[in-house]
Amino acid sequence: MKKIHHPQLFLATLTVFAFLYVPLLVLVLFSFNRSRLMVDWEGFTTIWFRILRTDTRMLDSLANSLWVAFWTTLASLMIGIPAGVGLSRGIKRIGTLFELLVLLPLLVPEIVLAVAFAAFYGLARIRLSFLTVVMTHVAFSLSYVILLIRSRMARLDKSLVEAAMDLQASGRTVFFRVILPHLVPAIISSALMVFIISLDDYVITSFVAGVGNTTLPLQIYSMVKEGITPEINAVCTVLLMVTLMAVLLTHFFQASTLRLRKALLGFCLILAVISSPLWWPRLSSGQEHRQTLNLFIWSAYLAPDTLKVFEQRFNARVQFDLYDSIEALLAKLLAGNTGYDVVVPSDYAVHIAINRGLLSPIDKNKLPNFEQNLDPQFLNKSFDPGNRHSVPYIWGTTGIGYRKDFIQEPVGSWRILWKEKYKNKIVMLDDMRENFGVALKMAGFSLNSRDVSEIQKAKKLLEQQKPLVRAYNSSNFQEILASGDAWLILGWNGQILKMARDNPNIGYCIPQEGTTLFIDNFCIPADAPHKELAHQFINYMLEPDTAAAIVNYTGYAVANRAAAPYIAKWLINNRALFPDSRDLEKCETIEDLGEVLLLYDRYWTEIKSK
Ligand code: N2P
Repeated sequence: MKKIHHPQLFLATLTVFAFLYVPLLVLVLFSFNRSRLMVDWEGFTTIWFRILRTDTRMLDSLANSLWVAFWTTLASLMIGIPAGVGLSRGIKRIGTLFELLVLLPLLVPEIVLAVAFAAFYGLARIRLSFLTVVMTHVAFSLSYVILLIRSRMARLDKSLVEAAMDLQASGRTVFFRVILPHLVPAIISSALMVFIISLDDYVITSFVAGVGNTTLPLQIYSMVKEGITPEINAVCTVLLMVTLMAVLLTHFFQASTLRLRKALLGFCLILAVISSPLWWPRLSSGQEHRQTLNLFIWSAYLAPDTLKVFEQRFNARVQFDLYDSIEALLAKLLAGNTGYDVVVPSDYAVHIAINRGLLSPIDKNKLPNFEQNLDPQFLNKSFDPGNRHSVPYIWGTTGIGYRKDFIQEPVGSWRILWKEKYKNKIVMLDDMRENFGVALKMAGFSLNSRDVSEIQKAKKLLEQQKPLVRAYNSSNFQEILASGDAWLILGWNGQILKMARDNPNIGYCIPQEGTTLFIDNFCIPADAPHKELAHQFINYMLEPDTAAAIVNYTGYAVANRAAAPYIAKWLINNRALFPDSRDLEKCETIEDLGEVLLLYDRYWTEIKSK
């Protein structure tokens, strides 16, 4: 045959491959970059992989992911193989219906499945756990197994089965000696596929994972919220290698004429080798005897050593998950059965949670630091009179973070967030009450307005503003500001202050019309499994040096007066962190508005969906 030489075709192919693989190459490359930032190359290092090896959270989540993927694969094969074989010899008339039913889970949007499963477990009162993750993964993986097995069955030479039966083989023997060996390639491919799909799933897992079942994708995502670091690249590189190895090995197994047993053995072996560094130090260290504290907390609310020190001092383990919105916290709390021991709701959310009976009373006798260290001005607030269910932790304000190098006019009023010329340079919190708060304050009303016409006015304002808004973001708004992608952001003071420390072009302002003052509190859910340890943890968090270290690192203020002497000077004298009385006079705390919230909710949905 004559060879065709087409430089254009060659170029097209090259482009396709570049498109597919250059991003991956960049990722791998930057996992060896000495610089913390993704933007420049500062030389080769393997430090991020070494950090990874000691990062217990990352290793724990990797172990979780591998176990989930392992059991999912095993269960999917056990159910999927017979189902695939059965369906391939299916009853003709209802065959198409079954076919559709098998296909459907592949076509239904992932988010729909996620919500459906979460709702199902909620209704059936099944506690979210490792098991629910595996069950759900099996549910959406089965289709792949069945489809692959079925199409392989279609290529089975029927005369082989007939011959075996002629030779008096029983049904069992036919299955194990004729059908199963024929299926080996399909079994291996589907095992691999299910393994990888399960390993990589984020959306569904985030809905059905219980506390302590953080898988690697969930872990990576929560780390990304605090900025992409080379450590994340390093873990992605490892994941990439694992995937690659698995693919190569499958090819290898399929090419040789290995039998099912050998293939499965090989599969287990790979898994054992990959995961050995994970379980083997764990088995010897005896960590499993330690009690675990399950913590659900706002992102950016802890210093790097906060939990490590607690773990050492109290011989406990802390498992924690992060959230960026009250809604995320309330959704978990309201569903119940969360398994968390300590949560950190804001003022009005404490009130909501108390009213629904979701919180356990706080035993002050177990918190000697409560009386001793806390600042009385944050105690006995209307959301929890007498602090029967809550202990104040961090407080702060919501305000405008801005770039002094891009904004030439004075920043003093909320109105600046409505200026046409800053279109696409404005980022707002992804938070209903904070957005309505801004609009209500700007219009001269209380941010706790229950007046329908006032709320409607605020809604109008937010609708007018929306075309100017680049994004609604509650997790890393400070980075968007630092990168210059936004010049004006509605944000919480601590995260902005922390950025301002390294970037003198970042400013923070409490607008003259007034703003939100928030108090976020430690609470113990009514069904917390480790209440004793929860009290110990809260008391530890109230210690002056623990609290001060948190302030110095996060940029947020604590409701702890005993911590004051240990707080860094640049923070103590910072008005953005400790507003003066004139600023504070203009502030309001968000309240639980009961029924009226439904109206806010409806309007917010309308605003966001337009
Ligand atoms: C920290 C968010 C501050 C919460 N990421 C405001 N209540």
